[in-house]
Amino acid sequence: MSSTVSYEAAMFSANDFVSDPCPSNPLDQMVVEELRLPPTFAWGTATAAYQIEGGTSQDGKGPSIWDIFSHIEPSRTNGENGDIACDHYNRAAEDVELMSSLGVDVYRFSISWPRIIPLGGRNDPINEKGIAFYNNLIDQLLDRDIEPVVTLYHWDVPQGLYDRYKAFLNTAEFQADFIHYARLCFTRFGDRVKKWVTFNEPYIISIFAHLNGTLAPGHCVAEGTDTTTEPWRVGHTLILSHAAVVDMYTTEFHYSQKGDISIVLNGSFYEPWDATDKVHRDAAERRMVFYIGWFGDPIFLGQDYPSEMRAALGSRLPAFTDKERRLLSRTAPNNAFYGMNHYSTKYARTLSEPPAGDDWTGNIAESSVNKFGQEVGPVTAVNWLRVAPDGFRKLLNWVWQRYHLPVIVTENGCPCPGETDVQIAVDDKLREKYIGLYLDAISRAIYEDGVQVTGYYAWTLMDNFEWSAGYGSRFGIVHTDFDTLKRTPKNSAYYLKATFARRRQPAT
Ligand code: PNW
Repeated sequence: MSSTVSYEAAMFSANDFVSDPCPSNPLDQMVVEELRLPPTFAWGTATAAYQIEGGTSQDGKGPSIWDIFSHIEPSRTNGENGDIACDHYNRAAEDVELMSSLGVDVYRFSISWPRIIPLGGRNDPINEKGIAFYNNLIDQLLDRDIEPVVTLYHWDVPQGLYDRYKAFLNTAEFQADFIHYARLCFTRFGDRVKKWVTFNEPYIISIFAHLNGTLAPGHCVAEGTDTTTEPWRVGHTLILSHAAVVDMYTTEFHYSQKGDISIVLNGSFYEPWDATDKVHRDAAERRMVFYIGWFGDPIFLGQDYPSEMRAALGSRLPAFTDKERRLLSRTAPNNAFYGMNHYSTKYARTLSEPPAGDDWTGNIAESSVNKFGQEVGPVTAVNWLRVAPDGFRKLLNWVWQRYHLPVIVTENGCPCPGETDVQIAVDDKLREKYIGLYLDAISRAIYEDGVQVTGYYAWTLMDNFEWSAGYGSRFGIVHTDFDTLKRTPKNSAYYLKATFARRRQPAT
């Protein structure tokens, strides 16, 4: 796949076989019921450092792989970059005030590793100005009763580490540097931060950044990288680095800080392309095992990779040593929650042809339309993101049955058409409906299915730099004017505030 393919196109690639779709479930027939949620259920908004901060070399920040990736070949990011983004680095006070006015309980943000260790490594200097920025942000949130939930890594590894040893491709070096960075964060912020996420979406880091090449650092066949093994090595590094940091937090910090730590996994729910045929029902299940089980089984169950993956990938998938297995079985019980980023549902179809050399799906094609021409749900502003709340409910059940951990929905949301224009953007009925339906799905999962779901964080606080789509895709509940940097809440922001006030009721 060429490195100029957009993020969205890459998500579907050659697999998106749309033929004369007929909408099976028109949006106006999907009715929000405003079902109840527990009184303790937390709602929040989420962001990531590179997508909002700007201030890319301000106050001593070092470059990340995203600074380099977007500047070296701007066509990979719609000709745009995060140099300024939402200028959150200089407007954090305003943004905290905005969240406070919307009544959020939680703000999930990520720390930019090169902002606090510009070169990234365990022997490199620390940037006190970067640390001061996050200290102020955390204090301002707590002053307004907003809980900070902090992601250590949301895709912006220091370029210094990439230059030294190719970051995730060197497991031992990366793990040592990540432990050092995490320890610095726990030491400086852990007196006030009680919920930590190690990595955001290891699947995306492995596949989109080291196989398709649509995300930084852009590894792909065209760049001459070995896409048959690299993504699995990257995944291995992520799992072991996560486990090592959970272990370190548990032994060094938990006693005094009493926080929770886990990881965020993304994943769609997969329906069979032809539900009457067992091969496609198996394909749908296998797709989720390859997507979620890849990370979830070692991390939450302390086990080897799923047997379906071992069978299909053989030696392309690295082996865990005895020592690593002990680490995994020791740390698995200390993952306090399952962080779920979820957006949509797709169909999975088993392929009749033999797998390609770097197949990473378990020989499966994905689509938004099934064998009978039915769409999986109404489309939003991007083709891959369909409104499919039933799939969300099923995924909550799937994850609960496999891992038995309380789920926090750490990202959910959608972009609407025409949102560059602020007048159109504020009237975001599609987003309101999407959120309303997905909250109903959570309510059903809790009260009808017995799944523990404890929070919902809307992606995202404000329109921001959407990776390879540049500023073209807007997921914000607040509109950002990228010329003036003015923030204008969309109606969905007020809807979230009102719906949580209505829905959070004691069990009857
Ligand atoms: C997330 N999918 O990625 C990221 O965590 C955010 O940084 C990003 O802005 C947001 O979603 C919106 O795109 C995704 O395959 C990765 O369905 C993959 C998928 C969805 C979102």
